[in-house]
Amino acid sequence: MGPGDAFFAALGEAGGARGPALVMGVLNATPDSFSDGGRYPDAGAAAEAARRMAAEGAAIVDVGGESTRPGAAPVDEEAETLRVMPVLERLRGELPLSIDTRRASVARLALELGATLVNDVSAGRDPGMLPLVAERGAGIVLMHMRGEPGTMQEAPSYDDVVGEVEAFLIARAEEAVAAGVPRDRILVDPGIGFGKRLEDNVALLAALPRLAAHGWPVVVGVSRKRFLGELTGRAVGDRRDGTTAAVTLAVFHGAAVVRVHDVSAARDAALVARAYRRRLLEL
Ligand code: PMM
Repeated sequence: MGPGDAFFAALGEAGGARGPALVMGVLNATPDSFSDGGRYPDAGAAAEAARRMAAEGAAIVDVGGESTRPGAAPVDEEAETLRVMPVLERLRGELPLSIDTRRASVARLALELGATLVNDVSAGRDPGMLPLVAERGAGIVLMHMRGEPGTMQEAPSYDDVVGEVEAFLIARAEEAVAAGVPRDRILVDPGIGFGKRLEDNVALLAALPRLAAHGWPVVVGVSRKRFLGELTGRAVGDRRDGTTAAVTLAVFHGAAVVRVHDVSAARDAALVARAYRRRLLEL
């Protein structure tokens, strides 16, 4: 059993209402991600950071070479590949790895280098993505995003954000099943901050019990995001407490996986929140 299998075994429990919640550590190998871009001088330092996250309790580390922050310019395939490959090569076989990419070509290389999960913020828009994940028996995170990172925050609006995101995620999960992705390796994510206003983000977080009720493990990414700045008035480097509060609530309301930069705080928050949740479900 490789490190990736250990992640899916843990996910089997986490997807259940009473199981643990898992922490996905964020490793952005990008010069321009909104909160940790440019943090690692080279692939060796990035790999060290990933090992630290695993030691702090991350069940998986998500390596990304394309910034998807609002307004980000697209990165070309070669640059994205050159950013993530040396990091994955160093970590191969050591810990469970996820590749944060919208490109099937980058995902293919990453899966060859030992990643077992594809975190696709476009939920498989690249026509090669779902067949690739199926062929490799890998897992996929299907995230909701309105539009493209470059323009998604230009006046987003919804009639019914929860209904729209819920319908989209179910349809994409069914599409992944139809393409042959193993059912127990499909995760969904409401895409906090991806083409959403403050009220949309809060509505989606409050609707987590409804989103989780479909049975697909729900991933939630709130870490250091703008909506926390809007709620607390804090700059991006000072949102750790807000993140911990949001992680606690997300796990309490049914998130199976939380994607964060600060693994240690999220691990503790997730353990506390899941204990409350288990007790509540017994009442
Ligand atoms: N957020 C970001 C990037 N990738 N993936 C998933 N599944 N969910 C998210 O919420 C998400 C993501 C943007 O944050 P970053 O620039 O700190 O990685």
